[in-house]
Amino acid sequence: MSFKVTPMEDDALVVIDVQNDFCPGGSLAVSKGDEVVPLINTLMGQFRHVVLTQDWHPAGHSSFASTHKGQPFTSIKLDYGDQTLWPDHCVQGTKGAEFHAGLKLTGAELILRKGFRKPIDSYSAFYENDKVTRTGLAGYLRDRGLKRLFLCGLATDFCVAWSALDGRREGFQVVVLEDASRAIDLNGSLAAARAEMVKAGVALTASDHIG
Ligand code: VGL
Ligand code: ZN
Repeated sequence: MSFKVTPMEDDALVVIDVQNDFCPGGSLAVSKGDEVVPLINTLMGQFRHVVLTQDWHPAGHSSFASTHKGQPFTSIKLDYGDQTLWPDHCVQGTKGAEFHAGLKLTGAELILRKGFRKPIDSYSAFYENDKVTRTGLAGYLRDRGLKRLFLCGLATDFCVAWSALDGRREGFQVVVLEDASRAIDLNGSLAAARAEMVKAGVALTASDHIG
């Protein structure tokens, strides 16, 4: 996109998981994760509608390596398929689960929590990792007449990408603002996620195209 996009009434900014545990010093720190905060604050001022997601796991969650006495960043099979094991992160009610303190939340219209069921992870803002259980976000956005979604946040190759792909699956136009996102990049996951997003019709662009 070489032209400027001015956010309209049916556009929404969807900010994914900008929480302490995904920022430097957190238990699942994404490299330079905190760098997205000023960019996202600017974006939040440019959009008429802002939705935030919050990764929100109970202690002993099935995505935690500690639950299975396994190694973080390895993969196991759960009922619904392969699941990467993570360090304990974004545990409900903890400091790590809070949004980054610099994030200006005032204008947000919805904060959607996900990953709160112990037996099932939820990367996507739309579906849990079984790809069947809905979070309710698609219905909310459709009810409000929101049609085009601009995604940013943490992490590009997991929760942002899975949300972007499911957003397409649900019939939304989807744009990912890459400079306002940061990746975990586990075994080439960033390149794979970018290729999948492009194939699914997700536009990858930068936040300076909004204005
Ligand atoms: C995320 C791994 C585990 C993310 C959440 O927000 O991308 N990644 N939980
Ligand atoms: Zn998580």
